[in-house]
Amino acid sequence: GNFQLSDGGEVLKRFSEVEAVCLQALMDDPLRPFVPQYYGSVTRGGHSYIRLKDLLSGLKNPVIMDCKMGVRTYQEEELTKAQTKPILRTDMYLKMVEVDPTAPTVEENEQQGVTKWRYMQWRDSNSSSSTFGFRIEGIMMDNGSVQRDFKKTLTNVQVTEALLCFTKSQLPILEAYHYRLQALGEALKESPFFKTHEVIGSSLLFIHDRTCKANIWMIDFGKTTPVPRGMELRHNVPWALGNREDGYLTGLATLTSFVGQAIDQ
Ligand code: 4IP
Ligand code: MN
Repeated sequence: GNFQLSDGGEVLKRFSEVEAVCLQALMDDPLRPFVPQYYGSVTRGGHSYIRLKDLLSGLKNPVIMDCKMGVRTYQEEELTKAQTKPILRTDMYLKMVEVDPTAPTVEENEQQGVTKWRYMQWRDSNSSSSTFGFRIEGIMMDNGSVQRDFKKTLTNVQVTEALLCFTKSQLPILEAYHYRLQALGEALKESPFFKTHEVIGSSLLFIHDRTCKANIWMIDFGKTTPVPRGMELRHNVPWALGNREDGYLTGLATLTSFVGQAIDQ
């Protein structure tokens, strides 16, 4: 759902204050080499945009995979909103029915609506997010074809199969990704930003092309927020309301081991 315009080596993304503040901080953090270069914001035709380096520039027929990280993809306030002043979403109810007609409760069927929290929680538990700490959101192959049907990609076997398909089982590419994931793990350990931010709905973008250049980038910080002063997150322990934990490192560990398994296959 990101509105992006191409613009000579740069992409423009609809402005979000939360994301802009994160990107600014990340430019001065050990995570900088894993984040697209941020050039500030710009206004075009009455709308504000975030300016980012175009990660695809210079690549020939790039192959791209978006993995959304974390054991939950909704913010804690989504749950409290659902409990205090629930807003029923028909669009989310319909998205739910499309994936699994038996998912809504009797009451939800009567209302033809679910809260955003209910939908997102259901998405997390029906994909690999809740169990593995990440899910594949989409893959674009080198011919430009896009696959988004990963809503029920759940098991280790299914995820590994998708990884092998995405890389066409090319060893140098899998190895480059494995190395990059390990380097990201090291950078996250050193990152003051990571210790102090709840990272929700952020993705790792895997990109390679036929020259076997392969890279991984952290993107989408629209729901990444600082924790209160003095609090530090571990990112690999279970979430409970109030602890702000996101399971980002749980997801990174699983993903790293699945790429490792794909190499050994
Ligand atoms: C989407 O559900 C994603 O969770 C979006 O998160 C979320 O946007 C959408 O909420 C929700 O409908 P599907 O992926 O199952 O379609 P993200 O932007 O991280 O991909 P936000 O960012 O708004 O939570 P709505 O409220 O925008 O529809
Ligand atoms: Mn996203």
